[in-house]
Amino acid sequence: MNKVIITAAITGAVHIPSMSEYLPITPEQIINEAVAANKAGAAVVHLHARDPKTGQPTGSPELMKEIVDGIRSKCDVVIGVTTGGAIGMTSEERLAAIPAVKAELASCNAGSVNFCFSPIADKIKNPKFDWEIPFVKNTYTVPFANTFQGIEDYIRIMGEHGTKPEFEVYEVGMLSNIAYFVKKGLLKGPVYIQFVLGVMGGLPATVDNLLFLYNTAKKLLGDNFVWSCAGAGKDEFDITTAAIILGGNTRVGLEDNLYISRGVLAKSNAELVSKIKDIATTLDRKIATPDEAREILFSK
Ligand code: KMH
Ligand code: ZN
Repeated sequence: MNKVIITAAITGAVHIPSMSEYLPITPEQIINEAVAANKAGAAVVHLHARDPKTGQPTGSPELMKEIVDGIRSKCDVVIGVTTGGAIGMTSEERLAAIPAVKAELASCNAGSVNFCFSPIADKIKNPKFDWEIPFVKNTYTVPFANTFQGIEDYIRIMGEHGTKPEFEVYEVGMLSNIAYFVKKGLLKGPVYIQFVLGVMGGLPATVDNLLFLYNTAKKLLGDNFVWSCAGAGKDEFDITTAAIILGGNTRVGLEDNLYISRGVLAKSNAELVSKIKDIATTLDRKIATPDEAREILFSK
């Protein structure tokens, strides 16, 4: 079996600062979290930027460049940047960092979906910042739009800057979308897919659903794909452990889940990475270094 690529999704654009004091916000915090996650076993980091003063997700290419340059100066982790951005951002905002940082990987959301996290609003009694509650409530009415034209544009723009798409798949039909772009000749080498399960609006995080996605990807793409799995919220460790057992790669991090165990906040991304690394090691899977991840993701 291949070595396991652990991706650490450092801060994302779902959780709000009021949910956890450990959510990294400033470029310095994001850089330190990414470097520590790499030390703990992550071969890849998936990055979003946030306004350093308020923690609000932003597509600022300047902030993303500061983050990426800071990480690159300290370690050789594979860098993946978001193009999902945050719900409600324009395509311009979502794509602005691609030419600015020329990362090895960038997320490419493989279809439209309701990506809702408005129930967070009910749990926060005293929000730290004014933007937080309207931001999460907005996801009840605004879909996460990723049209065919949009996906094609994202693939093309990434290609122009030497960035490989990491397809985020929340629903099975999105695999047909990817297969369409493979057939059209727009994708080179193995297609890299991140199954993201447990989002409200997407497939629930069950082993049945993971197998369904994996088997469908095999039918549509043959052996021409590498896959990883992430789980939103409390299901993170159950579904990522299942992915490891099935021979896949895995993503954890404060973007997806704030808890190290039921009711206990994770103090860092590195803590989450160490936990999944221990699980993988117990299951006799070896952990990929950044260079081994590059070999798996880019060399076929
Ligand atoms: N922020 C979410 C709407 C990505 O990075 O591409 C989607 C997301 C996926 O975070
Ligand atoms: Zn993301």
